[in-house]
Amino acid sequence: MNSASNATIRLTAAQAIVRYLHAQHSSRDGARRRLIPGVFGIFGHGNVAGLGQALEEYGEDLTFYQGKNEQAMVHAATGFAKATKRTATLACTSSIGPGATNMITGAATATINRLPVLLLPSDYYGTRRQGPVLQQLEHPISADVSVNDAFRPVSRFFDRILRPEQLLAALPEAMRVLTSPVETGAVTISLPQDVQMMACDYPEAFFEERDWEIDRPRPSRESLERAAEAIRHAEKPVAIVGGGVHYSDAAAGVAAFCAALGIPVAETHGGKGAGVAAGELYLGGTGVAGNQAAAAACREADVVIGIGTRFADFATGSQSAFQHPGVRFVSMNVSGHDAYKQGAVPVTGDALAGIRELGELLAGYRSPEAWRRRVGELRSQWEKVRRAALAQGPDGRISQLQTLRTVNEFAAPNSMTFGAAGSFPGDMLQQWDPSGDRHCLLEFGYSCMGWEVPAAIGGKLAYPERDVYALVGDGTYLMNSSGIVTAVQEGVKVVIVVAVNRGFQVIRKLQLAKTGAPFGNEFRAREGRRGPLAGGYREVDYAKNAESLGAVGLRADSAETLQKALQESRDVRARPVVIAVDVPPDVVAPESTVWWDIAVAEVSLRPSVRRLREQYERDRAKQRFYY
Ligand SMILES: Cc1ncc(C[n+]2csc(CCOP(=O)(O)OP(=O)(O)O)c2C)c(N)n1
Ligand SMILES: [Mg+2]
Repeated sequence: MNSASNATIRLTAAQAIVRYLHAQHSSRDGARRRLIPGVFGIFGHGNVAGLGQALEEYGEDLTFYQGKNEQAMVHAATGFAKATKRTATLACTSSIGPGATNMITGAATATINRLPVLLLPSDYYGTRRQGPVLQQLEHPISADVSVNDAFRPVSRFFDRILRPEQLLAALPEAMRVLTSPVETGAVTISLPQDVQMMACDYPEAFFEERDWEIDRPRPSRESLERAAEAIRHAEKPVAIVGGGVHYSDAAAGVAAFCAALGIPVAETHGGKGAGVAAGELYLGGTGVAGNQAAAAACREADVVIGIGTRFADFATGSQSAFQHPGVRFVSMNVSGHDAYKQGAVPVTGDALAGIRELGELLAGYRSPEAWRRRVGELRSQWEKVRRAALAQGPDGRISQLQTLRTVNEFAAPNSMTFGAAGSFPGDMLQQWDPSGDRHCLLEFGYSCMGWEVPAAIGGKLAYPERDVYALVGDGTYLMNSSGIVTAVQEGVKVVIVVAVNRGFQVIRKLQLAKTGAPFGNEFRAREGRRGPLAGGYREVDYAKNAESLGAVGLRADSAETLQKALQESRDVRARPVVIAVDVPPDVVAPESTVWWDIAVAEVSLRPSVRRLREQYERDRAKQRFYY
């Protein structure tokens, strides 16, 4: 706001929000773009005459997308944000009550993955003259609490606007948080339904174009020197790349660092999206769902260099993955919260800004040849296991791994493939080859079933010229596929590949490992009137379902039919495609060999459970803690 003019304009709060969003831009490394170019919404009495009216009158350059499920709207926005590396996102408007609370899972997904999204849920009447309004909570001891207070723990910034002029402070703060690499996540501006229509005289200058610089905070020289000192004598260093490398656009810098110093590089689910191409020292996906070469390298490493990772349990094997007796950590992260984890030598700062300088400080260092040779051996051992697993597929049927491989090989340069929950994200971490700019964008902070389809739609809205895929389980498809109708409305082509394995199979597998008995995870009919869900499979025709929503529905059950379906999808224009692939539930990816801490019942009448508990207690001894 640099205008000296005192001119004002009279607008409602909702109209002010719409006008304000038109004028906000992000800027990073000199590249400028609209920060929030569109709004997803579902109207109800809480917002139809407020934000709905404002969008109709003032929203000429703020595209309105009609959601079908409020949770999915937020997922579309975070898919958009992930694709644009947090340089842009979308806003989401909902009515009061259930519309608002439907967005809470989306907010949690955003905040936990540190993805920006602007949420505009409607709220109770600010004036309260009318008594409890439809869908109001009426908290017995706290009259000002509403269901929207449930956004607070899953938002990085929350405000409830009780007077229209409060927007003058709330909106700039919202933009600051959205564009802060450290603080970003869900930003919630709760809008009481009457306040949306209240007018005030806003300064004209408030609506002038504004750029929000996405900075690259530089780590201090001292912290880099301490990190260099910790790495300089490493005999078995390993780098672990997390989502921060994707957001910082630092893949090339990290690859150059690792190549120059001879440091093998593994990636987390978030890090997979960065697409670090590190040649012979590339270990690929690591941790509980990763590959065996990365697991062994981490187990043996004496210095672990985290770059943009949160060190969540899947990456650390619930603190069992690093077994070198003297292992030390270095953690470069824009957020101090992450940089200090694992008792690491912390380097608080942006990955791209820091990695070059760290490389310079380490000039002349190269990891011992014996370690690089060892990593080469591990890689070729793993390659044999991987190939054998890919060859599996009973009776000529295609397995889920082969499905993934076929899509991976088919995906064009610059394509984006989304995954989040079920067995696919683990398979993608372990098996997806991101080389050739085949971007694999995984949401595994919240691993929220139902993220994939709307997130892919969001990604496609951000980059209409790119090919976009979503790899989903049949469970996820059943949970949240209504966004397909929005994709049809928008003429958005995303290719949704559904692995039809007739159940929540990744959980069934975990269940068998931790309880010894299958229960309630497959899509089976009830046996008798009171028996378990252990009867025949309930078959669902996913292709037909997709067609009924307006998509192109295709089916495959072999490598050839899947290739044919993918070819066919290539010729489809401006329409979503769903390919239902029939896969056996029991042909799964090779074990990573990394343990995950899922406790077993301490007491049970079943001897099998008691044995599993004993095993669990033995395994738990592998956990180590670092301060
Ligand atoms: C919203 C949500 N509910 C529950 C879970 C727990 N969960 C993780 S994976 C999974 C099963 C997913 O089934 P499907 O999509 O068919 O994939 P599959 O396991 O068969 O590969 C469940 C229930 C979750 N991650 N997200
Ligand atoms: Mg399934």
